[in-house]
Formats: sequence, C-alpha cells, structure tokens
Amino acid sequence: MTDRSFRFSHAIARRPGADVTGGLRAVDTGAPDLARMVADHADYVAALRATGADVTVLDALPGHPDALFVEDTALCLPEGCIILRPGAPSRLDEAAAMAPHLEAVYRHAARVEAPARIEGGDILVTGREILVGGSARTDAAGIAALEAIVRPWGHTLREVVTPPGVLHFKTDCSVLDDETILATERLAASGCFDGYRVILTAPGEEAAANAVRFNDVVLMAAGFAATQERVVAAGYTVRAIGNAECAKLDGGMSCLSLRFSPGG
Ligand code: CIR
Repeated sequence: MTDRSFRFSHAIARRPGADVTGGLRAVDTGAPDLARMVADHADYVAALRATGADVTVLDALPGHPDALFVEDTALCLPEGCIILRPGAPSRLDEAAAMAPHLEAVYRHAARVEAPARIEGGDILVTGREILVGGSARTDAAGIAALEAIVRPWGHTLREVVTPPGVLHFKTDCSVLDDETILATERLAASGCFDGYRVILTAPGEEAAANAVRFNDVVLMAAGFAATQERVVAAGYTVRAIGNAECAKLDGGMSCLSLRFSPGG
C-alpha cells in the first residue's frame, strides 16, 4: 500500500472573513457566528500543523464569503496543480485568487477553462484513481476537462454519481488511506466504492462523512461520537474539530484546505 492519498508536506487554508455570514447555503439554519468559526478554523490549522506540515493561512478575501472553502478552487496532484472553475458564479474569482499561491510552488499549473465547471468538493483522490461526482456545481464539460489534464499525468479518472440533494460528492465520503473510504450508506449503496474497504457513518451521522486524512491524523467534525468510534476502532487517530458554524454554510473538514506535496 502507498500513502499518496494522505501523506502531504503542505496545506493552504484561508481565514474566514467578516462577510462569511453571506456564504452560500442550501437551507438557512441561521447566521454563522464569526468568532466561533475563527476559533474552530484556528484549531483546524493547528491540527494540520501538528503533523509537521508547512501550512499557509491566507487572509480573508473580502467580497467572497465562501473563500475559506479553498478546496473548491484547485486540485493538487504530485505532478502539478489544476486551477478549477467553480460552478457557483459567486465563487469563480476565488480560483483566480488561489492561482498565484499554487503557481509559486508548482512548475506545472493547468487550468480548467470556461465554460466547463468543476469544484474540488466533487473530486476524491484515492490511492488508485480519481473519482469525480457530477453535481449542481460540476458538469460533464468540467469532468472531461479534468480528465484531459490528468490522463497524461498517469491518472485514471472515474465518473461517479453524487446523491441527489447533496452539495458535493465528498460531502458524503472521504479517503482514510489508499484503500479505505469513510462514506454514508446512501453513497456506498451506489456501488461506487466496490473494491475498497468502506467504513460507514453511523445512522443519523451522515454529516460525519466529510473528514480529512492528513498525515497521521484524521480530522473529523466534532459531535459524531458513533462514527468517530468506528474510525478509531479501525485504527486511525482522530482529532475532532468544531464544525457547527461551517456546517451552516454546508462546509466540512475537507473544504477548509488544499493539501499537497509539490513536486510537479
Ligand atoms: C458553497 O456552497 O459553495 C459553500 N458554502 C460550501 C462549500 C463546501 N465545499 C466543500 O465541501 N468542498
């Protein structure tokens, strides 16, 4: 087994800004509390740094309330990075704002061009392939554009289906290691993870599916004890991070960082 899907030397995050209350959400469950979100974000960054990684925290991007969800702006692979083209029109400029930070550390920076649309939340990189879920944010042209970039780099891309009503494919799953996926039952039932070892979220804890394996730790949203217990029982070290405020904007653990080991 390799460890390409979770061993990273670097990460980039972006601080939440005062206008985060204007972030996109499917259902309004109240305004996020900025102070609490900032504290949780600091906790998240500290957990990444505690693994020894070099973590850059960018300043908030005024006028872009969703910009803390940096994962949707780019895909970072060992061979190079790809600047994506978010499907939410209000988030398009976030990708351009991220580009210089990645171009500074990668020699190969590719770009998904208009009119294709694809967000990082729909892309799961496992030890053997790249799974991409079509969604309201990621269209067929976006998936085709990504495939055309990553195929020459030696990657296999497989299109899968995001469950209806779910924001992103990765809202419902995460990589725990190169062979193991944490997933909701509704997503795993589609068969998209056949051939992988799958750990299911506990009943009623679907929101725990979006976690991040980063080096030797799994960052999980706090408050999902039964799922956390399953992950710990499988041998992983879990660090629970408060996510109540980001959850109001449909955000989870993976969306808060870009994780990479620049080489290409
Ligand atoms: C959005 O709707 O775009 C943001 N409020 C949440 C993005 C979450 N991104 C992710 O899980 N990769």
